[in-house]
Amino acid sequence: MTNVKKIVSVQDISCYGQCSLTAALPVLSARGVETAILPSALLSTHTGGFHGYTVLDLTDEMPKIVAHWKQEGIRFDAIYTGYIGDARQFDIILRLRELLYDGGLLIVDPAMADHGKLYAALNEDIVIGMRRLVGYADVILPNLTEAAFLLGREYKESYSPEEIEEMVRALCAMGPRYSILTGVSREPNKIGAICFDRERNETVCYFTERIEKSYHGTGDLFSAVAVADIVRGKGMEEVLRNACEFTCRAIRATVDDPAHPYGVHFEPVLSGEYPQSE
Ligand code: PXL
Repeated sequence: MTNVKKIVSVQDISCYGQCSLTAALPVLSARGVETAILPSALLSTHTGGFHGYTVLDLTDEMPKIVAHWKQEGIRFDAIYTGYIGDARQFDIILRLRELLYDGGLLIVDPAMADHGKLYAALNEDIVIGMRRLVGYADVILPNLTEAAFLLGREYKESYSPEEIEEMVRALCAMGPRYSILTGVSREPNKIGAICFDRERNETVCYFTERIEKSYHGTGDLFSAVAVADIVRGKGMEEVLRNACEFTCRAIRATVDDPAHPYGVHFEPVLSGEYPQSE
């Protein structure tokens, strides 16, 4: 008997643009995790760099889907949340925890901001709701901007190693056992992630080369790799290494393609075609 983990991911479907569910699902499947979806919204594209995108809010549909699952006796090993477009959805997610097996995890990627700013379609209500959700989470995966919003602090262009260490500890003080902070740096040509484990009072980190280009969807890909490894019981050192390496390779596979500014070529990394040899 195989022991396939089964999770549910709550994020939007951006029909075009390689982020949220269209990026997370193939990664989770390839890493051996069965993933149900509770879509939070349906957009024509993601909201970064496209104009005139369409949005269909799915808040009203979500409780009906959850009620049916409950009736069917469906249970999950983890809930993995990403981009949430409407603050009413936080209560729905908190109630969804009833469908977790004992010991099941709530993993929150507070995908709401980058480069010091909230994403175009979001407002302060999302930040307030995300803070509340983080209070119930086992693991969170913010980038530096999201961490600043969660902590109610001013975002800074650069942070010292001591400030980063203090930040992951402060994030864990909000509730989660593990805070994985992404996009952190200790040397100019390196970038990576740091994880603080509140129970063990221990920090691990991992860094790769820094590529001076920023793409949408990279946080979603990082989280999907990390979530798959976490639910499969890997240690945080391995989780960080796999998620950082995957994300870095996908960015590297994209930088020479000027026709592809909206997301990253993660597919050849997933299929093993890129990089050809290392
Ligand atoms: O990748 C994060 C993300 C997810 N979903 C939507 C977005 C973004 C980032 O801009 O716009 C709709």
